[in-house]
Amino acid sequence: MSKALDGVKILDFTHVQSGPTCTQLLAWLGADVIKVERPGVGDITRGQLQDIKGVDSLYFTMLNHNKRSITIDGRNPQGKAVLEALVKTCDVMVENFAPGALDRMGFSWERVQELNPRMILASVKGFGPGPYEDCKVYENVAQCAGGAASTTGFDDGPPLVTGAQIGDSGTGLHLALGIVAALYQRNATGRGQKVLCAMQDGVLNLCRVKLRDQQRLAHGPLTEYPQYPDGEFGEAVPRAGNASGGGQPGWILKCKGWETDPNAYIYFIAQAPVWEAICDVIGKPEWKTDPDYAKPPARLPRLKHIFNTIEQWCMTKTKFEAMDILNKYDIPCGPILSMKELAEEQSLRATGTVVEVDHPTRGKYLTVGNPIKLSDSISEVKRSPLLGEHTDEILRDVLRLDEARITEIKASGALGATPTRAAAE
Ligand code: CAO
Repeated sequence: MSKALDGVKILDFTHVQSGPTCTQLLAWLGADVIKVERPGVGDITRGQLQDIKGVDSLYFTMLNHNKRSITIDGRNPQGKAVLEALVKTCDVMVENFAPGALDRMGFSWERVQELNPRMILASVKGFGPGPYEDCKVYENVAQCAGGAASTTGFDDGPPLVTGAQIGDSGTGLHLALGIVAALYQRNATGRGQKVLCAMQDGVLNLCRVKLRDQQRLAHGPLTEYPQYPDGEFGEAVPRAGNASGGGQPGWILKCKGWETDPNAYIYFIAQAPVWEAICDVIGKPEWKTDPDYAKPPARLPRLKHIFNTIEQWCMTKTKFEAMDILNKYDIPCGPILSMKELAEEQSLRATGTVVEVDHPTRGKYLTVGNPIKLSDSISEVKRSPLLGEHTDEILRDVLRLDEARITEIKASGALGATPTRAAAE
């Protein structure tokens, strides 16, 4: 079966998380992703958070499926020549080096265009042009600088980062969309272009509703926030705890077993159209006609009491029992699922969202497959490459170099001269 991005060749200079998530998605969509790594060392994540000594970490394997790995020392003249040949033959170059590193490697945008005017050069940086453009950035820095941390957590606590990697994986997603759009535009113009996604911008885009609320603040308190009606609103959007970001009030409520199970909770949305059903289910039929509860505006100043009352009902059911009952009445709700529960969830296995992969040195492990499902471009999850596993294959089949030339490049040390990680340690 064909794939959406069949024929697209990607020169992948990415490392750590943000860039690799982007190129992994493109690989799942069918692109041939050639990951360039430093000889002996490779992507730093191969050795980070290692659970099995000497084996590529899950950090690496779960971000680099379906790619090929070639080791090249970009500082070696022969290595540079190989990189230039790859630039000439690929469609897209993706990188997430610290600002300036690609230029220092000799691949300024001008040089890339000289080598290949059809090249799309896609970059993740921490910040766009501005006061912080030269800064190195990791996930949590982006969450803090993009507005997520200041709006996450409880009002009486410090700013909080979230476990969802909205800075890294979120920006990788944005970048993948930019690349696909640039490829589409190139069909009409014949020209490549630069695609830039700053992590701060990506996080802010995902925090769009909070900038909405910042502007609503000028017109009075945010009545769906837990600070209303008793708390104070300052000049900036406060942390809203578990309140819903939309027009329907919601909160996380305890379910049966919460005393011992940290995930025995349910997210409950008191959606207006099903208010009467909620009242019946929780045993408060009188709220259907009581003027203090019957209409949404009357409920807003009483949300804490309402959710406390609903919680009393939820605490008599497990989160799954509550789900079954509430769904019968179309009451929007969701169980708080642990990673253990998600890993074991058979429906996610059936759709390929959770996949078991076999790896030659690690054995079997679980990963998250492609969350984007195309009906005519089915993703197969293939294990991540070992360091430099495809070096010879790429020189031979992609660059069409003959054995004499390959031997010459190898002799120069371009494919393996730098110290190994073990030696470096
Ligand atoms: N051959 C030779 N040199 C190579 C090479 C190769 N194949 N691959 C990388 N290098 C060199 C680069 O040229 C660079 O050298 P110089 O800085 O001396 O020019 C160096 O290796 C490493 O680049 P780096 O500065 O990007 O790496 P770092 O570990 O110091 O920083 C990070 C990591 C993530 C903070 C930084 O890359 C960054 O800010 N990236 C942009 C934002 C981003 O993507 N952050 C998310 C990371 S995931 O949490």
